[in-house]
Amino acid sequence: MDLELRDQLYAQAKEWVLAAGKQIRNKINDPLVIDTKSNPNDLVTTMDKETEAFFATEIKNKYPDHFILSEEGFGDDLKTLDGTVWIIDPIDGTMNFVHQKRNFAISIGIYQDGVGEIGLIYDVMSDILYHAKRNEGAYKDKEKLAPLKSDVKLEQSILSLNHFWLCENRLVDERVMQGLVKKVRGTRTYGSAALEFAYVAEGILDGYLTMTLSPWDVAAGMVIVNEVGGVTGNIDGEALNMLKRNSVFTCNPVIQKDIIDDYFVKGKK
Ligand code: 2AM
Ligand code: CA
Repeated sequence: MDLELRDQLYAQAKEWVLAAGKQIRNKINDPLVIDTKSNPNDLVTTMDKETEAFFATEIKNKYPDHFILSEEGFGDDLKTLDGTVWIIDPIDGTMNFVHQKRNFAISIGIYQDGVGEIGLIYDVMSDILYHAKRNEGAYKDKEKLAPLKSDVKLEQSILSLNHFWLCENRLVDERVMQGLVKKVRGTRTYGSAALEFAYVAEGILDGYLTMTLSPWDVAAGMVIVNEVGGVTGNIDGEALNMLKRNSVFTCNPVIQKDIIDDYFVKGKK
């Protein structure tokens, strides 16, 4: 992607993300209409839909030849990632948004022919923007994020996990997960994949592992984590398919192979 065009897209995307976040903060105590999607705990609200509609309208108006891949149905039905594609989750961590009114994010990745060029993750209530352009480093607001440490040991690492390993098609045996949880120093669950990617990039988590995520949950985070030397794949260490749901493991590369070899590859035998 032409770098001048990329800078323009980045500035425009940032302006829209900050505006959408401000709108959400202004309406945070308004009554919500809450629906469920794939299961009774998979939530969507009027705010998710309004926010996505805002992005879709602005993008289609200003960049009619760009495509949108997004969670709540205002995007395009894409079969490929050819061209410029905005991959959008208007509210990542909807359950947190509904129950806690914090710990949720707007997540936008801009991809060119399948390559992540721009990532923006906006922690709306904390007013913190994690952002990156490919090959230009990752930032938390104005602070440049340091490369991930190369001396991390699995025994001293903190992993973010959620309970989906108990329910999602039994991709892993729960005894394998017990072994992994015992091995690491600690686990955390934040409930927003985008924020969990941002924390991996910040180096305050060593990895985030979950059994099922959609492209809009990971698109921005992958760009940001990549810029500090982190790696993202599925639990077999393979590249993600950005048009489908995947198991996801994003982490410091120092622990990726240990975990995959010792827990997932062996665990499935
Ligand atoms: P969401 O809030 O945009 O739905 C929760 O651990 C994380 O997993 C959130 O980022 C959430 O995104 C995501 N997630 C993906 N699929 C989900 C599902 N079927 N139900 C609930 N959360 C899901
Ligand atoms: Ca969402």
